[in-house]
Amino acid sequence: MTTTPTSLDGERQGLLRVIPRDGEPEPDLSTLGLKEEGLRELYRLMALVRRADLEATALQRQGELAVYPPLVGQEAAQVGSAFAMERSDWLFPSYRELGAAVVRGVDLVEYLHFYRATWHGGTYDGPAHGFGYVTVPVASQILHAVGYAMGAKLDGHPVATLAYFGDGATSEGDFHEGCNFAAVFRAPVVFFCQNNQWAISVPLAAQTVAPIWRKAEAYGFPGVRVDGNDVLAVYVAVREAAARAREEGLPTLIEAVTYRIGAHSTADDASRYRPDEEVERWKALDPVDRYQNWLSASGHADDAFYEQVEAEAREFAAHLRAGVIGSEPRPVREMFEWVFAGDLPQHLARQRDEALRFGAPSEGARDA
Ligand SMILES: Cc1ncc(C[n+]2csc(CCOP(=O)(O)OP(=O)(O)O)c2C)c(N)n1
Ligand SMILES: [Mg+2]
Repeated sequence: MTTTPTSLDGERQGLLRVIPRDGEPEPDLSTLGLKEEGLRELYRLMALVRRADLEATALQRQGELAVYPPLVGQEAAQVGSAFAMERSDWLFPSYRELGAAVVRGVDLVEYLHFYRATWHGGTYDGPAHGFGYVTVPVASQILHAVGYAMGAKLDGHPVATLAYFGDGATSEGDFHEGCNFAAVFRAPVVFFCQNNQWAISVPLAAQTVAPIWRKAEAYGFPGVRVDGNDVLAVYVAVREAAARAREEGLPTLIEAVTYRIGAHSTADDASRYRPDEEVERWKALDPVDRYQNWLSASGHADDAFYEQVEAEAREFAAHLRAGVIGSEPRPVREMFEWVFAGDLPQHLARQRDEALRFGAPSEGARDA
């Protein structure tokens, strides 16, 4: 494991890296806490995520999704972090975490209901996967992660939560409030910032002067800066942070330095505000290629493995495509069914009856 000085923020601050560069020593697998199968599984997941993400973007272009925010370039940050958490932990995504959803076994057709504009948040079973719902209000999911962690602690459950958010989210009050509460109440939270350098058209330099990871100091817990395009480094940083959270009630702020290769969303034209050279520079640091190159060079995977993963990824994407195209809008009545365990309050029951009378053409109610 190497901590290399970097001048990305104008200071000589450490950036945690694990995948060795030419001539650097190989990492010790026992220190990483990964076996050979784990190394290959990380690649398999990143390859599935890459393919599914490209498929979702294509589906939007073909009119099957209303909008989609691509994650291309952020596969290592998302897969490494989600893979490092225990199955009993909870992850709270924003809107760009399709990659983390794949790791948690969330069905992507159910996930993409949100982007097909047929269900708010997605139709998957959050508790079954320990995965919160797609959340667009920037930074709001940080509060959900902190609240859940505080509740779990009060209940005596030894779980940690991880909040996904972007560089732009660190300018929100919700971020500050979440960090402060977590510190004061010793909530077992990992604050995982994917610093992809842009918040729509706002570059990092216009977002914050202080490096993101250093903001942790103000709240009184550790801050870590990690190469977000190095899946092993992300895995190590998150695993350590989650253990600290569970065992000591100590939150950690992780800044994963990465890049948004695509546009903010399919509704955005990034070429209007972002130089092509910058994008090209980061494409050369592609996290999937970089990991594959190392896996091959170090003898952890061979061509037969990559062919098998490629075939699986093709099938994964085809299943996703067929499922999305074949998915219908959800019945309007469900809007009223998934919040209350018991009877609906009267005013909501009235609204449901009205909605079914007037607003549910798919249920044949419009002409009633
Ligand atoms: C509270 C709030 N304000 C503004 C927006 C509009 N908006 C959507 S995404 C975004 C940028 C967020 O950037 P960042 O946190 O860096 O995440 P990224 O999109 O890069 O993953 C903004 C301003 C919103 N969704 N919610
Ligand atoms: Mg961003």
